[in-house]
Amino acid sequence: MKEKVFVFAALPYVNNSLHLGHIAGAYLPYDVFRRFLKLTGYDVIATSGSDEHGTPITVTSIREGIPPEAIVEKFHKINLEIFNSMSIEFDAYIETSSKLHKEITTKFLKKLMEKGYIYEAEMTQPFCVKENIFLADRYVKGTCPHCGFESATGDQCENCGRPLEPNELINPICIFDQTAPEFRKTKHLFFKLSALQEDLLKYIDSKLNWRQNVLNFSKNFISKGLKDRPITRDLNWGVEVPFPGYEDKRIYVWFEALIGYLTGVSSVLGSQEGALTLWQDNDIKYYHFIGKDNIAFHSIIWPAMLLAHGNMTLPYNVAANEFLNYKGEKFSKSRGKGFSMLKLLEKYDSEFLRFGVLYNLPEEHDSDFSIEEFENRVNTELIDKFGNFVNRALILAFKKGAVSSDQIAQNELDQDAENTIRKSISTIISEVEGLHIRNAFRSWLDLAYYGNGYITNRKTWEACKKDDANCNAAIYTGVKLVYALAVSGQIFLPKTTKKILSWLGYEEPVEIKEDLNFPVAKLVTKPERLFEKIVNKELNLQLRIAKVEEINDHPNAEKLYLLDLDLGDSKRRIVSGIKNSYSKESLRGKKIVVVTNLKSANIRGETSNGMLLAAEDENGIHLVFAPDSANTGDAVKIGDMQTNSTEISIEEFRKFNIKTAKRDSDIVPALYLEDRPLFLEIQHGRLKLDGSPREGLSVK
Ligand code: B3M
Ligand code: ZN
Repeated sequence: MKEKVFVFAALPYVNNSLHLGHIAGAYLPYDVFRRFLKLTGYDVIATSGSDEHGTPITVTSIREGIPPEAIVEKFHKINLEIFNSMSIEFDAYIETSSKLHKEITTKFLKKLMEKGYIYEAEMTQPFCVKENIFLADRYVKGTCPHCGFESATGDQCENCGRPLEPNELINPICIFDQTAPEFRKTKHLFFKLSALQEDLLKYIDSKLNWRQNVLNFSKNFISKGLKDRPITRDLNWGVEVPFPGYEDKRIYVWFEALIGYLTGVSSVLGSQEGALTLWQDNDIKYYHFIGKDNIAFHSIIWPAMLLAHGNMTLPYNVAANEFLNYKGEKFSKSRGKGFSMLKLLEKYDSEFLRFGVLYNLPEEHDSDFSIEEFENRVNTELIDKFGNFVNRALILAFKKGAVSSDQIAQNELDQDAENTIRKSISTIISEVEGLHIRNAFRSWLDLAYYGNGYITNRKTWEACKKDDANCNAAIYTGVKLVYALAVSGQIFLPKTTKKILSWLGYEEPVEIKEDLNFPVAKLVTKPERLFEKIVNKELNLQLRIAKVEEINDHPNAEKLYLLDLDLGDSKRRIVSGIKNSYSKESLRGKKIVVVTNLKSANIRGETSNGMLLAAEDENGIHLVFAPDSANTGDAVKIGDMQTNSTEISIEEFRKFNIKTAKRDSDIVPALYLEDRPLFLEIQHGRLKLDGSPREGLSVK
């Protein structure tokens, strides 16, 4: 029987869509760990879901004048799309407004009531006279009584992470009209957290393997003394309270959202009893992946709820990540900072985003994220090192055909590679098991760097010119390194490794273990390039189609023309040195390409507003012509780049690497970025060069 494990990721509030901080804080480490358990032979149930109740949702609803149901539905769907794009998968992704969740929550609460852990009491709560409502949770703002942070909300202090009650805030104000509330009496149900102080302390003290940040926070929290907490609210958006007299109140969002984990497992199994039975099994291990602002709820409140329920196994580990900072500020959707995943996914390959986040995973400390560093790292490490190594190793192997492990004559470099593979995989396994996912990822990356070095040092090309057994060894070992990276990398970059494994003839999933069984290096399909480099998508270069209307000789210069051009929406004159190559007649009425964002220049007493694109060889100058059918004034597209029209100098223009390139049988202009040619084209039709120059394009 396979060992059963639950893996949970916190349920994000659906008052907005996910940002990169969420992915780094909980969901990517969750997904890596989930994949790891599956690929090392565990029977995994992995869930999360949308946290759809409470003031996080109603605040947005009130502010935007949209019903809470509509907000919840919209962001639930968007988040699922984001997870899907990011290859972050769940066995169930529940909604807390679902019937199933309400049913399970109701039973849970009744059980706690039966066991004497719930009681009714009167309390004072802030009440806004102007709005005529009690100010529950996020409806009220004020100073944190624990750390003095001035923008704490009534549910939690964002600065010190401590859960709060609205009546604990110092100088509270209503968030809707900024007035100071009155305090009115209201009755609520309370959870007897204080009765569980000793048991919780024992539980936390037994958790020697937990991360230090979680242990410190939890111990500190308990040591200040646990107080009973109200678990109902004066709100109308949430799970109904199953007791008379509470018709216009709802269950506190955190209390029921935590029960969402039980709903998740029930939903996977299709049975509430089944979920409870598993939960009651002392051997069940389960893990919570959360952001650090959720620690108290998962390491204290949730275990307390489970203890009160009775017969329930407590969380095995609570893996809370620190924050991902952007120029030192926390990623937070509520404060509108950070990067929206929707935006990032529009621009970047999801595997690049997984790579970038894993590289900087904020496990022990907060970590910084910058787009420049991210793009640079993807290009120079993931693509230049890993991608390049995979490509080199596999192309050689593809040419060679099958090489089996018994036809090879390994030298010490091959032997070292074998040892490195074994050591790396063993490190990756133990680091992930210890929930050090960032270290595991770095070890994986080190193996890629190693492979890159191996291929260079092993001189496989040369080996293959002479000695077949030696060539076989080099090829076999190179491919085995790729295979090791692909197998262990399934947890980090699932789409990429799936491709590589399929070239090698393996269907995923391939089990991850130290001893890789790899009898034959054989490529079933020709390997392709794995990645396209990230290129900066905006160019400061504007090219347009101009129609030559009139041509005159420059009054003061023998070799220059004055060209009067029509750009559709405007006219302009440029001074150009093409007189020796083109007659006036041959140009009149023709459509050519002009750089329209060049600074104007005075050329021998005449003002030139722009220049035209041309190339030069021993036969003279060659212009870039557009077909007659092109629209005068149309922009010339440069690959998939966005262009902008900020003025540039001639020196800046020269920095662009525009050359002629062969495309099909035509000679056409192209802008080179890195090694990638971006062809210059107009809406309908291709630009053509008049002639066959060897050299690059320039402006004339
Ligand atoms: N909804 C926290 C958040 O979205 C909260 C987690 C609930 S886990 C049960 O930031
Ligand atoms: Zn605080």
